[in-house]
Amino acid sequence: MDEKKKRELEIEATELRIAILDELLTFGGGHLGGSMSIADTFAVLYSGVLHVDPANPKDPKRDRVVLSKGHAGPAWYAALARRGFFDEAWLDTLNQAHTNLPSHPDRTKTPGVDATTGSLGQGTSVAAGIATALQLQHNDAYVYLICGDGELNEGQCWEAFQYIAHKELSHLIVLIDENKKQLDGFTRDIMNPQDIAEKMRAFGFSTERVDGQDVEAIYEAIERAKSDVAKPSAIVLDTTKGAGIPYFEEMLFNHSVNFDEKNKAEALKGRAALQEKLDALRGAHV
Ligand SMILES: Cc1ncc(C[n+]2csc(CCOP(=O)(O)OP(=O)(O)O)c2C)c(N)n1
Repeated sequence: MDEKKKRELEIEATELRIAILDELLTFGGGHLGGSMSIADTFAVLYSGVLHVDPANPKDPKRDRVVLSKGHAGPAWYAALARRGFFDEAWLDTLNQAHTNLPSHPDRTKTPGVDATTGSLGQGTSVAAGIATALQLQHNDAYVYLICGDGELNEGQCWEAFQYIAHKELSHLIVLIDENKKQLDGFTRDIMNPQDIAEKMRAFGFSTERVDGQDVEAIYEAIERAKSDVAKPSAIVLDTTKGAGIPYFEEMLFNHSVNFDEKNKAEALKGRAALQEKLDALRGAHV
C-alpha cells in the first residue's frame, strides 16, 4: 500500500473514533470499548474495500456487512454516515426515542444495515445464510462478518463456521475482533477461547492474525483473503478494547461506559488528542 492510501485510511479511522465519541457524548455513554477496537476495520471496509453504493443501498450486487457483535453499532453508524448512507446529523440521535440508529443495528431502520443483530452468535448464521443465497445466485458479492472474541462463547458461532467451511463459502470473510475482553472481564477468565486463529484453521478457514489497529495490515489481509477462491477466510484482529484513548484502554470494565463527570472529562480529553492526531495526519506531506 502506498503512503498516501495508508494516510487516508489512518485519517478515516481517526475521524471514525471522533464520531463514535461524539455519538456517545451526545447520548451520555454507551458501548465505547468494542466500538473503538473495531474502528480501524470499519475505516478499511468503507474506505477501501466494500463495493457499496450509498445512493442504492439495496443494490443486489452490493457487498454485505453483518455486525454480529451488534453492540458496536456506534462504530458502524459512524462509518455509514461518513460514506454517505445518511446524514451525519443522525449520529446525534443514537439510541434515542424514534431514532433510526438504535443501540444495536436494525435492518428495517438504517440504510446500509443488512442484518439485525445484538443477540450474540446469531449474526454468524445470518451471514452464512446470506452467503449461501449469493452463491446459489452466482452473485460474486462478498459477505463480511464481524464477530467479537467474547461472542465466540456462543456455540452457534461454531455451528455456523462449520457450515460455512463445509459449503466452501469462499466469499465470506470473518473478521474477529480479538480485544481480549468481553462484557464483564477478560475472555481468558470468563471462558477462554484459546488460540482463535488455530481454531478457525482447524474449522477449515484460510486464516491469519494481524494487528487490528493497523489499517495497512487489515487492508492487506482482506486482499489476501479475497484472493483465496477455494475456502472461506478468517482474519483474527489483534486489538485493544477502547483503542485510541489510553484512559479507556486501561479501564478494566470499558465495555459500556457511562459518561459521569470524570469519564466525560476523559472522553473530551481523548477527543482533543484525536483531533490533534487528525490535524497532524492531514498536515503531513507524503
Ligand atoms: C446471546 C447474548 N448473550 C449475552 C449478551 C450480552 N452481551 C452483550 S455484549 C457481551 C460481551 C461481548 O464481548 P465481545 O464479543 O468480546 O465484544 P467486544 O469486546 O468486541 O465489544 C455480552 C455478554 C448478548 N448481547 N447476547
